[in-house]
Amino acid sequence: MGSNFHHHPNGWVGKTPWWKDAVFYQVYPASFKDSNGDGWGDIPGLISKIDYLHQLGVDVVWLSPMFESPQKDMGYDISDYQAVYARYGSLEDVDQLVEVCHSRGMKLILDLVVNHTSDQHPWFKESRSSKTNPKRDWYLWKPPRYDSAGNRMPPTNWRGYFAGSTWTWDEQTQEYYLNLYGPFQPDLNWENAECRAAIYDNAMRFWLDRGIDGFRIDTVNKYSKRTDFPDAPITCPDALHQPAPEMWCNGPRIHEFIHEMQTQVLGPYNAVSVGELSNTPLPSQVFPYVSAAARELDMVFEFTMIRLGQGNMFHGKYIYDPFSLSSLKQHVATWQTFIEGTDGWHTVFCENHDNGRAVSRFGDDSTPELWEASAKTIALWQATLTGTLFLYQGQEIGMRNMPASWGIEEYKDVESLGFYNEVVESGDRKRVEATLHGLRILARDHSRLPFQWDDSPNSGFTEEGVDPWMRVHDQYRELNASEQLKNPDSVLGFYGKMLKLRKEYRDIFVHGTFKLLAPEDESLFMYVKESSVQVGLGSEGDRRKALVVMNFTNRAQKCPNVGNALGCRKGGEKLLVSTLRCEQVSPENDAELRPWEGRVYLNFDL
Ligand code: TEU
Repeated sequence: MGSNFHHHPNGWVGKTPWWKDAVFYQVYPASFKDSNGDGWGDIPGLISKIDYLHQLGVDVVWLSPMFESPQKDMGYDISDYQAVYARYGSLEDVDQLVEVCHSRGMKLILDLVVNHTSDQHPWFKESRSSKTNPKRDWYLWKPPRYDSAGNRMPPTNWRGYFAGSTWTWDEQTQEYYLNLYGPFQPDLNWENAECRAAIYDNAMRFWLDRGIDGFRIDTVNKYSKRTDFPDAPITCPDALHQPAPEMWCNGPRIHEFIHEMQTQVLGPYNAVSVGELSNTPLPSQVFPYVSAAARELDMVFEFTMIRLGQGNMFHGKYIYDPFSLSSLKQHVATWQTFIEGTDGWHTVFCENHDNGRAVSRFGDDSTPELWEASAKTIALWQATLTGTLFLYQGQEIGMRNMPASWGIEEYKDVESLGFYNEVVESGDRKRVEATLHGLRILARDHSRLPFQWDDSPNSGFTEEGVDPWMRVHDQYRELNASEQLKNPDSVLGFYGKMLKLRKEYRDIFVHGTFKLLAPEDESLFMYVKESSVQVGLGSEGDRRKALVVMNFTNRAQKCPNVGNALGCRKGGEKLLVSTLRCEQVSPENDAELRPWEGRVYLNFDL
């Protein structure tokens, strides 16, 4: 069988599944495009911009939660899986979005948030109404403990993701309920088979029957908790609650649950699945989720690279922890190679709604020249990596973190404010300053600023005179999609070019093997990609190869010997693309890489 044939989780053998070559694009509904002037993005606004995405080269839209919700965690607290949050639109709008995507050969996936519901969900209202309610066991309830002085205590000492305990006291039934995230996000009890069946029906089949093509699955490895609920070791002696992700990540029944979801729901609909797999830094832990034979998930997001710079997630996530280029390269190498020679698959991403902007975190946005060069090099980096490529809204135009001059009042995120308020209450001024510094680089808020469409007031996100739910970046007049659409040499133009090259050379960029060069070099990021397809009948040597060489510094660097790296005779290599404007690259200057310049060479001596 040729290398294009893969055993697919749904039991069929055929050409490579469509979702390996597809380019996915995450839309954060609140911040993409407001069509009715209420300051919130909405689905009709997204529909009005589908051709912009199609023209860029986007194949699949991933729409972050647009379901009915009190919006305490921006829709990741769902109170009705089968209704649309009014500010975003209606069920009919989603139906139209499905139609608009499918009519262009594009697909739509939704965000599946089923580790927890909102505390306003009818299921939870029933569950909390009494200890004997039939849905009591659909959530995780525990009696209190008492300390030696008789003070009531939560069942365990676990600390949640948004600061504070993972347990909330319910006065009416005199018990605690578990919430890994906010108190407004009670965890569903996946040990209860009736509850799981309701999730599959109410939150999944309802949408699959309306024609969506799959799901991004929120907190996909957290459904199986340690059911003995032990205390976590004391690793933060000064804290009341302790980090305890091992109590709920990759738990005893997680693979059983995900396999059940695949075989009972996703498979029968041939629905694509991409799981959000955090707190799982070892390939040996990740691979079981993405092996096709395991029939669990098609692929996952793994977070060790994107978490670079963050402190301990449960104690000082926003105390900035500087990192080296070599550590970034090592993470990329680990996750580019762990599926090689296996039936697994992976994802490529460097931005999402939970992280700061890539050009501000991994590039250099300190001057317009360095901003443009590093945004393009990030595009070249992402477009040449193996796996399914995910872009996040605004990444394609180089959107940046909010200005450092903005105050804490511009930060709206429940996690940002959870950590900030916790340090303010501690009275530790130095830690408050350090947390503000970290938030300016890492906060989830930076990716949630309104999309910068043009240089009209509110950057074309919403009407003039309307207050958008989050402030528009000060720089929108010079950084916006409209400006860049007119300029093929813009960041946007370069993303379009790279997405085309990725598809043209998919055997190298999407499906090829990865070999990191000079891992310890703290200035250059270089790797060789080798085609998954053997050309001709020759030996190993007959495979197309690409050398990706990127200067990750703001100073000129010497370009390595390309022929050696590609193993081809002198002069045999071909420059495929550079982040510099075409006229700026010539044989004379190809020995020196400009600040933040990236290049791709091919071995064309086959
Ligand atoms: O995030 C879950 C998750 O993995 C967290 O660790 C995440 O990185 C977040 O920053 C908290 O640290 C998902 C969603 O992506 C996030 O937006 C939601 O807030 C969260 O689940 C709860 O649904």
